[in-house]
Amino acid sequence: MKRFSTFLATTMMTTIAATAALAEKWDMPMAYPATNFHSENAVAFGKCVTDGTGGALEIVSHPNGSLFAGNDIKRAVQTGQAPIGERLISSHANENPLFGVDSIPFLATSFADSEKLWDAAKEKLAAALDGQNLVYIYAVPWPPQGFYFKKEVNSAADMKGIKFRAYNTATARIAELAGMAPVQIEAAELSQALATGVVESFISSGSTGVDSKAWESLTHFYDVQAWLPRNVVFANKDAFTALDEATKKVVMDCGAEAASTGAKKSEDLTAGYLKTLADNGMTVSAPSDQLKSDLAGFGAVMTEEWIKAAGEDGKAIIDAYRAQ
Ligand code: PCA
Repeated sequence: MKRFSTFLATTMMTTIAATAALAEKWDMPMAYPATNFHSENAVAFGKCVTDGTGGALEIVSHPNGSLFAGNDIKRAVQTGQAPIGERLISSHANENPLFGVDSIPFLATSFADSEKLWDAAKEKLAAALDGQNLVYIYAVPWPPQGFYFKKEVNSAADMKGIKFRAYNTATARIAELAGMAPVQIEAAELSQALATGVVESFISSGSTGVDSKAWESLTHFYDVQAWLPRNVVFANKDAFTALDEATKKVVMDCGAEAASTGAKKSEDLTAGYLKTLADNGMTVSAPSDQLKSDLAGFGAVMTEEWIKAAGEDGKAIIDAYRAQ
């Protein structure tokens, strides 16, 4: 009897140890607040993976730059400091112009066009990420980008000399073309930068304007719909490769689900964000004809610059997009 119970205890302990060894936890750094729809969508993605693998792979998200600051997330995942993460991919366009394909002014300005552009670009982007030891899992667009100011702005001339928060090379280039002074600032620091006067304007979605309570410092939002940039979720290639086939499939299936529910959420929330800006006292309007044509001029210059920088791959993406 004694021998039997020892056997039983040993077997049980082995089983527990085996389960513990199988269960893996992936910490997922993210840059935006927990209440942002991207972050909520990632929580649902994590739950989908945890449920789909019966708890064998648990994904735990860490929003608001709490684990790694926004600008450090991609490198952290490349080097294996984090197994998975989410990042605004265009903020890495300085590494590879393809990462900025979603931030070419006025190329794809609606949700439908943004989807088409992404379809045309996705394979090449995934290959570029693969070359950096990353596995593409899913991407979700932000709502269309508009300008926030603390005065009425009706033309590019009205922008001269303004201190402008930039989040990627395209936003910095617009600032330059308009004679503004760009400063690179993470969304997590935007409220404070506005409150202290480090910057006095920016381009972003209604979503980030609401997250940052832009109305506490600024007065005007111009709904110019310049582009819809994307957050991309990627995994470290070594960590992903080490998963068994069934687990890989769960991660990819949950990613596909997160891409479509995230895009729908982004679109559904767009009008409400602009209403929240207005409800809090901001003047929300379409750009004047002059501002529109000044910005279209910048857009033409920047489209040409991007195609030149992105070479054959870039041209192939734009051609495929325009042919749809
Ligand atoms: N919000 C992000 C990127 C685009 C957007 O709408 C930000 O401002 O950082």
